[in-house]
Amino acid sequence: MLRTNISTLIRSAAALPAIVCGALLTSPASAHEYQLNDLYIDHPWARALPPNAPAGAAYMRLENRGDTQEIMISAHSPIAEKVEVHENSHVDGLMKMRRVDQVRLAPGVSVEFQPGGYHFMLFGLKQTLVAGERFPLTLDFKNAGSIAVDVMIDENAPSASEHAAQESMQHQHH
Ligand SMILES: [Cu+2]
Repeated sequence: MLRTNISTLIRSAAALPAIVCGALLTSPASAHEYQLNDLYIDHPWARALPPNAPAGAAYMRLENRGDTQEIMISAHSPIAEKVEVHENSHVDGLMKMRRVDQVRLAPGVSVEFQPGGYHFMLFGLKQTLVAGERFPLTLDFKNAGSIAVDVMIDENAPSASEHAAQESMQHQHH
């Protein structure tokens, strides 16, 4: 009897990170999805950084569920001097990072901001990105206007790395 209880405990401890993230996404009290008209912004997060790090990066998923194109034109945050959208891409086998002026969201399209791809670059950080804390980030869209989201700071992002794993699996089918 005791043995059963212990193995159940170990199992639930191992499953905890996934459960915590799922609870955050589905529970109305702590929902971490934002909506602005037909735009949905899912699970904004940033990686925790040591004190005095000059720049950080934020990630999320943007989805346009409407039937007209939307364009994200800028982003800003009180914790950073400047926020830019960057895109990482492989060019001749090298990982390069370039600035993107606008992010186009065609109808029905979802754009994933994640390590190795699109990200919000936060320059001139005014505070340390501490795991477990949050900071505000405002996104400006051409038609829908602006929305402020809370970016969760985490050591790593279980949900985003799962998305990345799914993507790389899909890429192998091409
Ligand atoms: Cu960057």
